[in-house]
Amino acid sequence: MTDHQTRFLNLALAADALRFGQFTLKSGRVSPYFFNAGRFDSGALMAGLAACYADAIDAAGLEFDLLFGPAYKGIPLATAIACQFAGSGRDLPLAFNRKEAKDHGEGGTLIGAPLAGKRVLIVDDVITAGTAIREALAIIRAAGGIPAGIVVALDRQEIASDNDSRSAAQAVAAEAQIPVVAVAGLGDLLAFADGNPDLVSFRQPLLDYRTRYGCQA
Ligand code: OMP
Repeated sequence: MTDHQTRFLNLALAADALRFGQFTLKSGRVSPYFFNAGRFDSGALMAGLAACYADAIDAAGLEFDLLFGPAYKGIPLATAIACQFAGSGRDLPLAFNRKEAKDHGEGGTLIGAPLAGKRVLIVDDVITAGTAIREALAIIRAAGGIPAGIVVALDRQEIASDNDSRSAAQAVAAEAQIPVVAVAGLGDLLAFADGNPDLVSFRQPLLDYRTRYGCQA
């Protein structure tokens, strides 16, 4: 595992953003773990998380002009990552959407830098079945942006349906012809749990869940 992956998983545990138990997902699946990015709820936690994202983006060599954070969880994430890059001398345009259109003032659903003609990196928290990411891709295309990549903190590495052995991230990457990068995936979490006495008891439920919903690749 890379340094930023270990930093991320330690930070997620310390922030209580990564929890073990029984959780019903958006997809209806019942999962033995859940990642709640909303628990990165202080400046220091958010800055630490943004640094992990920035390292993952750099390590993957992603090329893009603009950061886009889909509402709601993507908004603080993309903002914190933009601040992180600015701190190392790279000032990137930043945009996000609101969920409900505004019919007064400036109107519309997009806020921030214009997307038209820009290579856009989408920043989100988690990918499970890929629904949230597909919605973000549609928003960017409708605004004339060019999707250039997707970065999430956690790729749960799950199949989107029983008819497709690829993970949702792999399916989205193939469909949109862009890289999907994660700071860490379920495989990394399993490796991390293996070396951590506090997490060892959660390994078997994670393995069972991966057998049922994990991708084959
Ligand atoms: P998909 O749209 O199925 O890819 O699920 C991603 C979304 O599910 C995230 O943006 C979250 O709203 C939510 N989620 C989590 O936040 N953490 C998890 O560990 C799992 C989910 C989920 O419901 O699948």
